[in-house]
Amino acid sequence: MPNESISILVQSTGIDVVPAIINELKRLKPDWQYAAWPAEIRARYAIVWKPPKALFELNPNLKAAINYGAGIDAILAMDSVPAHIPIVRLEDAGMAQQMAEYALYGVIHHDRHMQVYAAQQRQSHWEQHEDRANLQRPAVGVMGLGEMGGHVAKKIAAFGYEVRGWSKSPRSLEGIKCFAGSAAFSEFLSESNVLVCMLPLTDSTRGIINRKTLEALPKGAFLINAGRGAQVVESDVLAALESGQLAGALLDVFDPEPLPKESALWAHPNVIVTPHIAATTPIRDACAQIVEKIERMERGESVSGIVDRAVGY
Ligand code: NDP
Ligand code: OXD
Repeated sequence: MPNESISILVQSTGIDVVPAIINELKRLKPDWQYAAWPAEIRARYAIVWKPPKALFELNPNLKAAINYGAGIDAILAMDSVPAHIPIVRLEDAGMAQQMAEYALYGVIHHDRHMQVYAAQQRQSHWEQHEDRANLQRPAVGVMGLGEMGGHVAKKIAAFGYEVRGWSKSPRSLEGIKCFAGSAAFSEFLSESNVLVCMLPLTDSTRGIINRKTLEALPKGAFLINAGRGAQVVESDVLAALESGQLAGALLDVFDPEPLPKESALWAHPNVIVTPHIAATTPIRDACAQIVEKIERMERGESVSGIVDRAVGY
């Protein structure tokens, strides 16, 4: 493998990770050449997060644009990567475990009435809400059964919850009741006391968490969204919280981000807002995966994670 000819351009919009990525890549592959965008090198690969068109105008011969994250909605929306350059995304790369922790936190928060007890504490009020006669754990419905959702579903099931999963094409996951396609959506929702969204943002998932979806859940359900903000119709979620159809929500992603100061979600007593941290990209795992993918491409082997732009995820 002609290592000395491998030059890598690293770019990121919004998060300042470029020096750390380059340091880690240098540690793994000291013979490769690296530059931080903007730079006048002609690179063989680019590692990017929301890259500008100019990067590809200066580097029309890239062998691949490697998306420094799992979600590819932003890079597709920017429409900056020419069709002849493949986009390769990160798969899990240390994020799925974080997602499972995040979702499990939300499930337990709801199941163990933590929201109620937090409100009581603010009033110095002592009251138990555990139903000793009829202890019943909520069933958890996970939307999206890919790298993130599949892992999340398995981890929540391993914790003893009944888990249902929903995906586009039929999936089979041990211990998970799986549903597929829009025809099975309302059946999937009908017994999901906690709804966890791990979907990618596409034309078919934009606005999917809307009034109709929320009404199909059992009364008093809890929503966890770590997919993308544009999947949620914020006013419908607020209305469902108001009516009691939703007991609460744990929300990590918003449209736009940062969540505007005036959003009613910030101050809602039954909503937990986190700033898109459900799963952050761990530099070591991500760089190890990137090196592996580049080495495979250099050997002319197939790599997983190549984005099908027509499908949109
Ligand atoms: P994958 O592509 O591995 O999985 C996507 C899953 O969603 C698949 O199971 C797919 O179905 C399903 N799906 C897609 N479209 C539909 C649809 N229309 N109806 C039903 N199911 C659908 O993606 P990942 O698991 O790696 O990532 C998922 C998303 O998580 C990312 O796109 C990103 O938005 C978000 N994310 C958020 C982070 C955060 O910190 N908040 C961090 C990382 C990711 P099928 O199996 O049939 O293909
Ligand atoms: C991602 C994210 O898609 O951080 O990786 O949301």
